Amino acid sequence: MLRPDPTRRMPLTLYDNALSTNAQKLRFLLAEAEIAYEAIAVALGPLCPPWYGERHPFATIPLLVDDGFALYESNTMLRYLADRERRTDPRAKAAALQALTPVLTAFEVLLNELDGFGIADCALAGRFATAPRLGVDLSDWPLLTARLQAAWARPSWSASLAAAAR
Ligand SMILES: N[C@@H](CCC(=O)N[C@@H](CS)C(=O)NCC(=O)O)C(=O)O
Repeated sequence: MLRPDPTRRMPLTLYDNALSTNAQKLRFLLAEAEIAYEAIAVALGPLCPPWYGERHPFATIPLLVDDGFALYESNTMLRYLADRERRTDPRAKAAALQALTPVLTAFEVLLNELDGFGIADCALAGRFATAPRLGVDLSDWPLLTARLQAAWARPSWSASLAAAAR
């Protein structure tokens, strides 16, 4: 289980956009683990301001900055935060990392390897966040569907949606 560290000094900064499913992965983990952070809203794509391109080499959302240390890729951010919050069991970590790569047929096997809630759930729930609204049929993947439903039912998921920077 992920736990906040009350001794931590500097808040994290998440460069965020309410429409970004990749940022939603991070908002979910941050809410779940009750990690304090500052959110800065950045417009997506062509509306992205020039100053953001100076901070992020690809100017995509999200960007996570921890005390001057910047990360540019959302799944790497999830891994980093899990390590930072001291989730160190090597088998649980390896199983979670395998399930970060979205190949649907493989998910049904990989999801069997996961134990409790963790960064793979944040990645999946965020990545598939728009699927219900878009009518995407995931019924061929019952374990994935169940995992998503469980993630989206968590209070931290609702909190993370409400926390989206605008
Ligand atoms: N692999 C990157 C992809 C980031 C990405 O493409 N983010 C989208 C929003 S979800 C974005 O910034 N799109 C605007 C653009 O590509 O200009 C990650 O997972 O962080």
